[in-house]
Amino acid sequence: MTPAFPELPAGFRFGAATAAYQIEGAHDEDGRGPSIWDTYSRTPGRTLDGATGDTACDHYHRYPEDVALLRELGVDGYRFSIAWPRVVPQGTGPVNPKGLDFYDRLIDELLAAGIRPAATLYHWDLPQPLEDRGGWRVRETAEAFAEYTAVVAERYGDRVERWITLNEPFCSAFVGYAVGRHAPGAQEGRGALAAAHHLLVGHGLAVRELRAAGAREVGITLNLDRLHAASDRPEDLAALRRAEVLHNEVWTEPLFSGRYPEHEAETWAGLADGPWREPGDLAVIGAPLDFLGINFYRPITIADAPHHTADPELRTAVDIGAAETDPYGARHTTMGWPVVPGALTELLCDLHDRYPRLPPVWITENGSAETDSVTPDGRVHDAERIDYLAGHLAAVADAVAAGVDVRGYYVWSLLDNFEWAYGYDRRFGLVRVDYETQTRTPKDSYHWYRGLITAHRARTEEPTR
Ligand code: IFM
Repeated sequence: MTPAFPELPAGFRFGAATAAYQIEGAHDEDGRGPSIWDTYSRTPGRTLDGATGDTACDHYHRYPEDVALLRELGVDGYRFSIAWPRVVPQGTGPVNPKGLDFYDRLIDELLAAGIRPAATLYHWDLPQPLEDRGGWRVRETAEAFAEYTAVVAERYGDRVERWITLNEPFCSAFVGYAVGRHAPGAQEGRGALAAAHHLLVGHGLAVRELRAAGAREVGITLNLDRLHAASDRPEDLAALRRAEVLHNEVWTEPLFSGRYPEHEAETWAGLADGPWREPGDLAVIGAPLDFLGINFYRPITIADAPHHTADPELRTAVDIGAAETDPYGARHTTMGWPVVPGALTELLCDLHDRYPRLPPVWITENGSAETDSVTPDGRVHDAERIDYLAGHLAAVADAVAAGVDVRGYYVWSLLDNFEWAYGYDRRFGLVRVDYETQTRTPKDSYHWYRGLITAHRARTEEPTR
């Protein structure tokens, strides 16, 4: 049975999200420079089946069709990311006019379709020349990020409604520099901590540029996690504490409390206080924001694993993901993630209680990868995805009812796309993409989401006389 539409308040906004490297393709067209994901995905063994984003969904050429799908879906907003290497191919220095022109065309197409653009400035595609000079381990990258931000803020500031500086800096820093499962594929405890700090500084400097350019709404997107200990054994509780610092507080404390997290020392054996921190950084990082974007998919259970303790730096790395067990008894998506919508309500309520300075929240990503297939009637009957979305939207409604100021929700994702290390194997889209032909097929979840948006408007908008 199709789940009922969750009821969100009047003015609540619905959207869909994507990211540049995952959909654009055209990796070497019109002056785009290489990114760390081009390098990483071409390195044997890094991605499933050696997949790369070279072509992806060919959105660079097919964006009018994709915007038409968004218009038909009826969304208020679209969250996309700007590829830094398309705009500033070397990461710093000369700007590529053809790269800038592409996002001009995209933004104008969105506005003509009545869709409000939300632009993410960094969704993991660091220009390779910057990585060659140290990447996020060094402060120069944060400064280069501010320089690139100034260029795009000046160019699109009149039309972009919402700016997101960074997407999931936890993944950029820890999955990229400590675990090595994302580009640039490093495994360095110290490098990851420096990266986390420079990402935050880069965010703060970018906020400054956006404000100077008169940007409308400015925020950041974090993948905050609802974490539980696997048991009440002291070892598991200590592992949970480490994970809470690493997943959440590294970001939320400097952003919303103006300080570094407590208990860092026990997490990183003193490394957190590294030479990368400079006086004045906290003030830069903690500049007020108009919103916090949250990407949420599943809760995580943390257990201690004895081998984590071998190296205090790498213990940080190994704690991520490796120590998960699943006590929820929930259905799992094809990512292996348990479906527990109530964890989103808990996360939102906890943040609201904890941070008096918390700005309004947007759910900037939420969705599920499922084993979709096209049936003989030419449709994709993705009932599991509909269930997932209905459950999580109801969880957002519960948080709103409990007093959390959540303004909107973007489904991840509009299209099936390049799912990083999983290549094209995992499908998150409301629209199926046949990668051979680039045919787009709206799934049942697309039609369900459209129905939800229509019903929401009918229920909350004043009738016109
Ligand atoms: O595809 C990713 C996205 O790029 C960032 N957030 C999580 C999604 C699903 O794994």
